[in-house]
Amino acid sequence: MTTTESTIPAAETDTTLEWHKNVCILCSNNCGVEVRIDEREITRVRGNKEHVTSKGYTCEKALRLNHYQNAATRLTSPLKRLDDGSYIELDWDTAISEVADALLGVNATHGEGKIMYYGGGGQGNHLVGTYGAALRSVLGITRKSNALAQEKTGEAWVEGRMYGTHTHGEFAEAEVSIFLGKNPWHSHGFDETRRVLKEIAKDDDRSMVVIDVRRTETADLADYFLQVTPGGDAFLLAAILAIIIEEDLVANDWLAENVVGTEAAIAAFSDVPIANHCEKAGVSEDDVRAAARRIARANSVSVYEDLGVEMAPHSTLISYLQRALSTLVGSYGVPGGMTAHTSLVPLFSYGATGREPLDPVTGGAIISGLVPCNEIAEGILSDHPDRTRALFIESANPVHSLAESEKFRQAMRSVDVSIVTDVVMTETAAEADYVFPAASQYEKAEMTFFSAGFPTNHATLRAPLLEPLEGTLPEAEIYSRLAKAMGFVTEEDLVPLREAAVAGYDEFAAAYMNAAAEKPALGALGAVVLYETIGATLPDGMAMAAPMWFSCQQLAMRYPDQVRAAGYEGEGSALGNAVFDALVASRDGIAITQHEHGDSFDLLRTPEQKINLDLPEMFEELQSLVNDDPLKTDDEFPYVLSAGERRSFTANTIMRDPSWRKKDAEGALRLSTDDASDLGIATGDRVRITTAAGSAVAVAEVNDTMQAGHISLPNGLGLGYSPAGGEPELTGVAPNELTSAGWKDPIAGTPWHKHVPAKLEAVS
Ligand SMILES: Nc1nc2c(c(=O)[nH]1)N[C@H]1C(S)=C(S)[C@@H](COP(=O)(O)OP(=O)(O)OC[C@H]3O[C@@H](n4cnc5c(=O)[nH]c(N)nc54)[C@H](O)[C@@H]3O)O[C@H]1N2
Ligand SMILES: Nc1nc2c(c(=O)[nH]1)N[C@H]1C(S)=C(S)[C@@H](COP(=O)(O)OP(=O)(O)OC[C@H]3O[C@@H](n4cnc5c(=O)[nH]c(N)nc54)[C@H](O)[C@@H]3O)O[C@H]1N2
Ligand code: SF4
Ligand SMILES: [Mo]
Repeated sequence: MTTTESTIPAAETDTTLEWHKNVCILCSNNCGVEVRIDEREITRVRGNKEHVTSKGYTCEKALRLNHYQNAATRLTSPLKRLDDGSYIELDWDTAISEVADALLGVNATHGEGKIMYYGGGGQGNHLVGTYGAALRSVLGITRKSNALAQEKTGEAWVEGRMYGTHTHGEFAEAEVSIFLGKNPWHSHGFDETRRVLKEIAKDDDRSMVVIDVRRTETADLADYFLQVTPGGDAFLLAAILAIIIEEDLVANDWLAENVVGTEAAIAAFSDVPIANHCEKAGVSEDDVRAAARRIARANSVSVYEDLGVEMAPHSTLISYLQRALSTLVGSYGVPGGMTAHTSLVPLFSYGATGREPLDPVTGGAIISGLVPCNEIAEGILSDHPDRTRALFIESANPVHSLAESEKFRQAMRSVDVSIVTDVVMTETAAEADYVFPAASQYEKAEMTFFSAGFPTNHATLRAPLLEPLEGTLPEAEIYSRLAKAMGFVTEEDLVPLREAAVAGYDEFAAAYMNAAAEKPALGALGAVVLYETIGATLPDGMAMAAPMWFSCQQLAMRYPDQVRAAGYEGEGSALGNAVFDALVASRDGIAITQHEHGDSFDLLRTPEQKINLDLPEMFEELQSLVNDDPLKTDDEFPYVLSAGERRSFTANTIMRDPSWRKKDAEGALRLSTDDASDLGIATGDRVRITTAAGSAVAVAEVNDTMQAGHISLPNGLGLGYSPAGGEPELTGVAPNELTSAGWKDPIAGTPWHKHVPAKLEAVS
């Protein structure tokens, strides 16, 4: 019997009962989800059991994704700022042509290299960054930055020197997992995080070491919880290293074969005054020795450092010391240990040599090609002739997320022109000369390049769930229109390339090579040309994914054996095409490479393909600890404020609607029981918090997980939101109204947001 429409029961035609696959975009885990949609509302969300990495896992936040998709402040028209600070709507053609002229004008007036590109993707959208790269390359934009330059550049500087590449732990397998200034229970960071943490806690043969200033939810599951004094991590790690040398727990034979610079490192660590450093770190020497022995005894050790140390004093040194630790105990390239991994597209470069170029305006080291975030505003506000004259900001909210918000606001007002692309009106968009409204991440194809899986690495390309909201465009289309308006590409250039793409990938590759040889801008435009050509051959809504064809080719060229081991067939370009076709077809994610642990050393990019422990700058800083104190407080500002803690309902600034939070509505200031009683404060009271940079009033939460002298505010609060239009209302404290741009690591320039000296007063 042929089924006609009328014979299908009503329930089956009800689109609200269909589940659509995508991922959660609230943190880098990008757990696979299935959603139901009614009209344009995401009405239900559940974990996707078929998803390659998350296997059905989600946390509580994914359920509330509709607050992102349907934020009341979604942008629906390009905007232009008038002199009085108000905005008018522009049609797309006018907006594109004015911005194209403005950018070309900056190059013409000041010479190339004075435009800065900031951002390029958040927790869920990295395809947009491939298009940003196209714009940079045709406009000669060399100055760029993004959030990585306020957290991961110190780590990259160390990893570049030690491994020449990025490394990651295997926490699901590790005998000992170390979480250093990292609270994975809330911040996640590896697949099925809470499941893995609970498994480790249950398993008598495996151990968890947590080094944190607060007794976190993760610390509650730990076998060894070292509650360090704020800023004490360098002292603590130095002591652990000295202990494993003193007690002869070092993996000597393995080191001789796999590591260079061991002698210099051992000499430096042997000098560390163990008892003195344990005392400064605030942890008993017995506890430190017990943890050191457990780590050294393990067959595999994986370490995850995060913001608790990356945004605190001695951050770059700590990045080195914790890697020296996993190296000295021989835990690289073994199952459950640290290892390098493949990337479909590297997040950024790990080629640091210690001789990084210096920013001509501020003098800060440009690590991995990124201007240190803390120095961007300073450079713009200087009178240096080479200062940045224009800002192109995409998928980032630096006025809110970078140190000293007021300074960044002033910087945006002082450049010749600033452009922001976002889905909502943000603190940053509210300072821009032009605002482009982007289609949301559920209205276009998107993916991320966070994946660091080993031995198997994965990638998930998402298909749109909805048509772009009226008035918005996917970034690929915005860039394509800009490139055309600036005259870098014409329809005539594209027609033959589109025809070649229809004929096949190889035909396209040959035609594109020839076209780029004749007109180099076409080569420079990379992603835009692929979007316009290969993009047109992809299934509906997937055109924005076209640049991944090139990335899949590169992956197959670099790792042909590992790509084949992951299940793809073919040689040369056919192999890359096979990965790309699989990526486009799958909503559950795919394996892209399959390694063996023996490959870990082949993935190193150091000259001898060995790990390098000899970083003289680090030995110098290590020695200087003897004359240093962990706490950077003084009589005026006696507390250490962690400005920006991850909690159960924080997600950077992705969620603006305060009603998405099921608890901690205002983002409380947490303080210890002792400090609360000294100040006469109870939970729910108002407290004034003051730092060198500013002052704010927050609601207090007396919390027995906090140590005396340490206070914390959540990240991502203090956002403006106006459900009914009108002036946006603020909820909670914006942490960077309290931070200073000059408070930063001397090597990487990364901020010390977790260690802001502060004072507290009860508000009556
Ligand atoms: N829920 C949620 N998850 C997120 C995010 C989010 O906004 N919300 N953001 C994502 C992003 S972008 C990132 S980078 C990660 C960050 O993830 P994490 O780094 O884990 O997050 P934080 O809470 O900022 O800091 C971690 C810990 O550092 C501790 N800490 C503070 N000072 C010190 C110190 O001096 N020494 C030590 N050892 N510890 C200290 C804090 O007590 C805290 O437990 O989270 C990601 N995941
Ligand atoms: N004091 C303090 N400051 C901090 C931190 C801290 O712990 N303390 N944490 C820092 C860290 S680790 C990070 S990673 C940064 C994060 O800060 P940012 O790098 O500024 O990123 P997000 O807050 O994630 O903002 C992402 C922006 O992208 C927009 N967006 C979402 N989807 C799309 C899309 O499809 N297209 C476009 N064009 N835009 C989109 C969102 O609306 C939002 O405005 O904050 C940092 N700032
Ligand atoms: S916020 Fe939760 S559900 Fe979303 S990606 Fe992160 S861990 Fe997964
Ligand atoms: Mo981050």
